[in-house]
Amino acid sequence: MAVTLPALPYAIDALAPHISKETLEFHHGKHHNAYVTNLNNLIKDTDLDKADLETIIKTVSADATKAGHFNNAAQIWNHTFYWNSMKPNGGGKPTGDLLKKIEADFGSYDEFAAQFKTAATTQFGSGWAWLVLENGKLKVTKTGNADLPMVHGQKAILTIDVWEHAYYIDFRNRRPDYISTFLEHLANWDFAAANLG
Ligand code: MN3
Repeated sequence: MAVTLPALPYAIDALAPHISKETLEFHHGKHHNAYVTNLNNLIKDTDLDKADLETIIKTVSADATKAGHFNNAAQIWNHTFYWNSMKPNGGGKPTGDLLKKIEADFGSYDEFAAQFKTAATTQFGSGWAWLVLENGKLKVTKTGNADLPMVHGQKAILTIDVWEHAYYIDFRNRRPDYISTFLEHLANWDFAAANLG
């Protein structure tokens, strides 16, 4: 059972003008797809060949000899989660139980947004910023390269990819503008609320 590249949850031009069709053609069609190809080559004819993606990630995460497996598997999971963390006409303040939970755990939506922007801006080099649930409480974290919440006892709620390939075509070096655009126009709070359960 090979791992497959999931389709984007919206049309390839649906996030424009914020994230262009060209960015998604490269980011989904080339980068995400390459992680799928790489992982399938690594697990071919091994015990992991029939495992699902989360099982592969958790199985190899503590094995230093399988860093290539981990990086490719985790990046497949991270990117699928990231596509779902955005939607056309998203962003702004969440509503309902998710907003109440954010206000309870951060003090206010603005405080959450400030922490999320800081984490995403200050992740040095490639990586991700996350809204996660840990021990029943929401918090903001950042991870380097392919690292992800599920191997740190956290449940992912929402993420932004801050690898340069995520924003360089549309925002050049202006990572802070990309992060603000994500929060104001793209964040999929319906997805986040569903992850909160
Ligand atoms: Mn990426």
